[in-house]
Amino acid sequence: MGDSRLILALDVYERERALQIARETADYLWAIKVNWPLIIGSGLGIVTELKEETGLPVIADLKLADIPNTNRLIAGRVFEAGADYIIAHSFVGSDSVRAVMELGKTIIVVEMSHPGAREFIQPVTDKLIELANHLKPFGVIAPATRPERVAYIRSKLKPGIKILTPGVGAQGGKAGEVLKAGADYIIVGRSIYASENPRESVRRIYEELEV
Ligand code: FNU
Repeated sequence: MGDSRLILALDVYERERALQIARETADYLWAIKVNWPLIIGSGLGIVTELKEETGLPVIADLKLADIPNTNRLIAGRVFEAGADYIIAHSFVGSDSVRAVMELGKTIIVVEMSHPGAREFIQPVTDKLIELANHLKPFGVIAPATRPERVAYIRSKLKPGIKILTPGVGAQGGKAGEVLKAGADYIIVGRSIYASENPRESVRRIYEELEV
């Protein structure tokens, strides 16, 4: 749906299963996010196939964290395969992020959703937000598991830079709370793809976001 703020994290290995879940849930999604499990299991061609099957944007969550040249070599092929956005780590520095941004729309990580993110990433989140404000990527990743951090990141981030938040459902985050805190998009994986009825699960979360 054009007005959806929901992104499916399609972390399955199998091509057929991925396409099936994508078809069943597409009506309620803004985009589909592809991560290493699906690329390792089904090959990069799955990006092209998902786009053809659903017509939705595809986000390649590779969390690129390499030197500029290697980031460029990887991002080039992934954008060529049809990815609309690539997620890159920003702690590696502005030159590495720029290498990806020069090739296509980029989303950078400023804080992760898991408990370990408090150890090394959260202490530098302010600097990563500054980097985002300077480079102006399409968006940033912030933790749905900590709505207060999403609100903080929103307060520091230039308007226009989107906030995408993984961690809803299986990791404990609540979609409604995170939207209220200032998230633009909610990323949900296991609560949809590992449920008995992915279409019903995605519909329920979609409706929660609409109210
Ligand atoms: P689910 N993801 C995440 N936290 O969970 N890209 C981050 O900080 C981050 C991510 C991804 O828990 C994770 O790899 F930067 O099953 C997975 O693909 O709902 C998805 O978001 C969350 O999946």
